Amino acid sequence: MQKAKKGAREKMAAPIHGNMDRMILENLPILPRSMTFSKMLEMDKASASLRNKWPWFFPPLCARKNQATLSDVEKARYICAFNMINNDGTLGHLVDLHAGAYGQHGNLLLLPWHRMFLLLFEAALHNYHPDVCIPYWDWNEEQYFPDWLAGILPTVHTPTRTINVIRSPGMGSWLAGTVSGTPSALAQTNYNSFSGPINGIHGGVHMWVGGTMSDAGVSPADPVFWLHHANLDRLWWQWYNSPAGGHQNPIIAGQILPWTYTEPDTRNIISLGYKYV
Ligand SMILES: [Cu+2]
Repeated sequence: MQKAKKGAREKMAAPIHGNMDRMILENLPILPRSMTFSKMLEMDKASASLRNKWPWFFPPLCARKNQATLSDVEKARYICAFNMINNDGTLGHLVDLHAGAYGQHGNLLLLPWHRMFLLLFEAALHNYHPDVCIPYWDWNEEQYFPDWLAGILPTVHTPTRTINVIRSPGMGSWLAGTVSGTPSALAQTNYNSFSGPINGIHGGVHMWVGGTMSDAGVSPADPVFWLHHANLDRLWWQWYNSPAGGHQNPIIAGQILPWTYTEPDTRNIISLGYKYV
């Protein structure tokens, strides 16, 4: 009984994960990267049985944690990996990619597009530290700017520009008002009526942080961009799995540009290799 159950789970998980790894790498052609030996084996179909044989050898799901609960070491790792991918040019590429007009804001595409965008960023962080996962900033609970990032104001060189990150967070009461519609968004029973208010809250938090974050042409240069979007992504996953969300997906045809991903690729965060804890 125990044995059969275990076998079934592995059979389900392995191929999905393998395909997604391949897709992530295919969609990262411009970014410098390295690959761990376990990742290499994981991607090789002929080595699939090794995953079952030596599960301890393969990395577990990336656990994205609440930023307020991170240890000093975890905070330092995020900042360090962020600085490394800034120095190697990856972050600049991602900023320019985000500035491209892919219609990923103010509509149904917001959540799926940024889910994949965060995944590329996280994969880049893993080149420097395999234990770093994107923390999330739960602005319904922490209605102030995450203090450990307050002094982190990087200069980011994109292929075309130099960005000096600035910000000017507002009062807590302003942020509280901005995000107060979250419970009612989570209570919506179809994707469009969930996505609408979430788009508004998304933009409101960008404006509240201010400076670089208030301009979609440069916002991913601010390290808090990723924590903000991880929280939106987490709320989406929470809604999707709730009775109100009922596992509904947005209706988006074709490729999610500029990538080869399609909407079904964006549905399951476990298949994508991460979870929220
Ligand atoms: Cu964006």
